[in-house]
Amino acid sequence: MTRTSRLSRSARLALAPIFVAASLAGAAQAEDSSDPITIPIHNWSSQIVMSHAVGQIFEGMGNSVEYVSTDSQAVYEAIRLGDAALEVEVWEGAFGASFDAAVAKGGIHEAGNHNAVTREDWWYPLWTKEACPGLPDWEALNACASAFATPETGEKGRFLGGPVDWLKHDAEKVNALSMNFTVVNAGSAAALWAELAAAEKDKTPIVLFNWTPNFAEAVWPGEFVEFPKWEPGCDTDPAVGLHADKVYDCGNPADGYLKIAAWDGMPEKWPAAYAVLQKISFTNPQIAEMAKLVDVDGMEPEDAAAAWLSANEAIWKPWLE
Ligand code: TMO
Repeated sequence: MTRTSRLSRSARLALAPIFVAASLAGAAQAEDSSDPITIPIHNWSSQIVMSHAVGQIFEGMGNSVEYVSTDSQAVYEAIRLGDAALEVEVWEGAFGASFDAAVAKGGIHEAGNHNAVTREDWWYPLWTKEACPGLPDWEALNACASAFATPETGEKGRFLGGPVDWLKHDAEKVNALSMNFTVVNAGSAAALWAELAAAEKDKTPIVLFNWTPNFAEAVWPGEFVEFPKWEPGCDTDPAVGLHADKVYDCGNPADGYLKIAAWDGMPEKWPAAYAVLQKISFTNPQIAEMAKLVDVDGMEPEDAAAAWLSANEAIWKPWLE
């Protein structure tokens, strides 16, 4: 309505019915804005491929899309403020707290929920059990800590964590559970897989951060470490969890959600794209396949997204109806 504000009051009154009619017609047709839909990209493959798949679906509807590399925690604040339109992978374990905090401030909401169960936690390939037969129990792991020692960690075992922005609070967990481990964060997801592949050569015991759905489960059979069970509040309330005076004295959720988040302004600005976004729902095998196309097959994420879409039209075409 900024255009009408420059008109005189009488002109505005004369034009008012026309503007009302025009905006009603616009609403009925649900025309999307021609501004690009900003889709944030992070640092693990399924999220990047899925973002491109969703973006390519929007482009097929006539929308323009831009991809912006964004910190995976700060993204919720960016969406809340309208600097990004949506997030295709809100993992409960890594991002539930940041998402909830942004929802509480306002401007962002849950737009969908994948038909997927997620888990993110300490994990080992099965050959590790030879050196530490009591696994997957966390206390058995702790008793075997020296089997995971590296020059970098001295006497202590090394836990190879993910990139720091995934904010897994592993050092807090080690501290809360008095574990004989030192957390070393990998600089990238690719560094995790490189270390795992190197350990596989001579079956060196290794415990590292991993998650499901992911391509890794098809390449390296393995198991998650069983920590004291996650309960909501374990990360904020000392009374919750194994010890009455510690936070993070528990594992991550073993059956976490995977949601889609959107900026509150999206339904009005891009109603058609938003209607599709609400229908989007991927499964564990579909998400693992998206990661595999990049991490195993070596495709570029945009090519992987295009390949996935063309091989799976029966899944996503109905979302456009
Ligand atoms: C956020 N992540 C799926 C890498 O754990």
